[in-house]
Amino acid sequence: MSEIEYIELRTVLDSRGNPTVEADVYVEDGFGRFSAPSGASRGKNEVVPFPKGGVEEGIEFFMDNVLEELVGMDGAYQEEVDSLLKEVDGTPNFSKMGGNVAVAVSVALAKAVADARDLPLFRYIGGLLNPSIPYPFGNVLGGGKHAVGGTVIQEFLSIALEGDAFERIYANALVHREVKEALKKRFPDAAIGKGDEGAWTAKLSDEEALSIVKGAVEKVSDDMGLRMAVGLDLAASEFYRKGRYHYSDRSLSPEEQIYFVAELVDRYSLYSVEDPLQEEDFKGFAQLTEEIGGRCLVIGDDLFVTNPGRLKKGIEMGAANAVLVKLNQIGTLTDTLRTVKLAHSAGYKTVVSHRSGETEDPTIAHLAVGVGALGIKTGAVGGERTAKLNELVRIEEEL
Ligand code: 2PG
Ligand code: MG
Repeated sequence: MSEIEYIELRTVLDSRGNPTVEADVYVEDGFGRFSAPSGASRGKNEVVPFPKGGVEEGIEFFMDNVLEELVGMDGAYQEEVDSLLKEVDGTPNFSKMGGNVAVAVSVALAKAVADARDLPLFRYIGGLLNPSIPYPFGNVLGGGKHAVGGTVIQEFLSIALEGDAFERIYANALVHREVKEALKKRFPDAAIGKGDEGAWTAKLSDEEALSIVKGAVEKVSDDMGLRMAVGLDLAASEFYRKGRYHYSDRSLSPEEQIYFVAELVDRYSLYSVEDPLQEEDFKGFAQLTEEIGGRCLVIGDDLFVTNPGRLKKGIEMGAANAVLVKLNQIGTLTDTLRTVKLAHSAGYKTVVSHRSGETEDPTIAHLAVGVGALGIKTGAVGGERTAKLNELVRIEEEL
């Protein structure tokens, strides 16, 4: 038994400088801490991060209504604790407590119980699963909601598919550096900036950006002798208006968008395309998956929002073949694990992901290894990103 002794919540800053919540959970002989991140291009079906009154209101709700119920419970019954969080909140989307408050407590609890058992979190989560290091997906160039004046497509990602943990994360960091060199050549006199996740941003068309990243990936792949590839997160809901996808120079119908994405996949041998269509277009996702799913990951992020119900619908329709997994989209560890289990049982791949507004917390590295995810999307550089990447190196050492 790992009796819950006390829970403390506080307001801290995320990497964008916005307030977020951190939870400290004390169980008998164990301690766990988790701070929740926040997205900028959030899916409309995600749970809400905080109630209308912000972080403080969420913390107050928890302290007034939940804390007393939790103290004394056996923390090893994660499912029961997580159900209680949902029950006390009482809304379908954590709008009273805030999904970020719920997820901070939920994950900190698992860490505390793992600590009490002297287990690293990935082992506690994974049980008897054979752990392996996921492929890092590193955002190296982008725009969308993560930068001002950048590309329409949100993220251009470098993906290292070989090497030990350090080689993989270093390869992505080198691609990030190569992209900078390419941008310096392309814009000798202009200032070049970075977006929220540390990816470079510049006034480029999407195809120009793609060819720069492709070139950088190929160079580093050759230099290091590692297999690497390029992926995209289009975050297409963000530029979908009135039935069309709006690029800087033209707009595409949903049919044309499918054709355009399929063409990019072939022209650039893309490894993955995330949210290539808007978040309600399950049918379009199914059509695209039918066309390119045999040679490319079609990842649903805003489409599924880590929600087992939405994923079930997707599986039934053949929409996508992979799921982006974000704890705070659904609010509890239990529901996150449900989604992953459902995905794997249907043959869908999973990629555990950071948010654009992150904290220094390394925990998603443990989640990715623990559940046997194919990938982990964390950015390529920047302290709140390398916190997760460097944790992969430590986990590999443990293995
Ligand atoms: C995404 C994420 C993370 P945000 O769309 O995949 O890269 O962005 O956290 O802003 O939703
Ligand atoms: Mg996304």
